Amino acid sequence: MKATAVAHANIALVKYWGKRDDALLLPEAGSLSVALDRLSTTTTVELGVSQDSLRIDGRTSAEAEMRRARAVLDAAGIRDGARIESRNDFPTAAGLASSASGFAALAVAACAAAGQRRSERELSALARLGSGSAARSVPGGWAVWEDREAVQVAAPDHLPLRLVVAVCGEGAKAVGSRDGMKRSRETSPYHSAWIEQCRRDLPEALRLLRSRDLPGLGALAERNAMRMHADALAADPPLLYWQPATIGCLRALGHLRDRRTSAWATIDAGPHVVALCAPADAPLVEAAFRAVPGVRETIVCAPAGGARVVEAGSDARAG
Ligand code: 2P0
Repeated sequence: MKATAVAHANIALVKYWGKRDDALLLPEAGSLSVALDRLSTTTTVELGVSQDSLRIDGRTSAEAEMRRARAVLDAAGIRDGARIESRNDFPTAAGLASSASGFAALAVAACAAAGQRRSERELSALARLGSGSAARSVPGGWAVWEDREAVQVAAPDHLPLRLVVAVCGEGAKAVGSRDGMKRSRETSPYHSAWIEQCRRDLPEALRLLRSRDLPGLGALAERNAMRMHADALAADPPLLYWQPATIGCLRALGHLRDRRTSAWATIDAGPHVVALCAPADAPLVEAAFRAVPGVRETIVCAPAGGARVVEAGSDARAG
């Protein structure tokens, strides 16, 4: 009645920013992501305890987080009390996205603890009920999420790539993704244009991925991220997720490109910048980010695989 699973965070190149169903966490448009090897969550679920509990990095988490975890367990038909222990192996607690890896690891560990044999698609749909982007961390690799579940469309090594993360701030952001995307949908005059753009970007991104066109894919990802932030900035009240270091990193990538090193930026609902580049260019990109005032840390990632059970059985111990 106990199992441990590991899942990786993911970064979207065509982003999810808007729900067509707030309760079921269904997206207005499809998204494309790649999983990040150095950002992972390890979660142990023990069933059959008297009361639900959730600890993340040793701290009891907020009621709202437990409710989201319970939604995943209920959807899996797990009525038993669950003791959930989750650990992020992120090098820093700087507000890097952990809900995607967290809920993917939870869905996989909980079903394994309950002795359920489920397909990757079913596990992805369950993880989605915790956090939309978690659907993409279940299959991992290059993943597309359009409706109930995400699927892997290319293996991690399909395209040689590094993702250089610049940590540009710390602490929880003022407005979380869930409220931010709702506010954008309800108040931004650009929101419908943003969604239409994503519907054009996804097939184009898949074509560029299939042909292993990194410059094309990188440029598309950068445009897509800028347009998501334009939508967020146009909300009322406006959503400004960037810090001065965020702009410093964008400028640094511009200077690198002037000197013919190719790297493209993407930014989630937060201040951190993630650069996409060829493996050989990663050291230069990392050095450029480190020179930007306000950048606290850099993490160089490669594409990773999907969520997996690492220990299961009645006497499994936390990994
Ligand atoms: C993404 N983000 O595609 C986009 C880009 C943030 C910016 O998915 O409400 O935590 O739990 O479904 O998945 C973050 O949103 O939101 C996110 P919910 P989630 O990665």
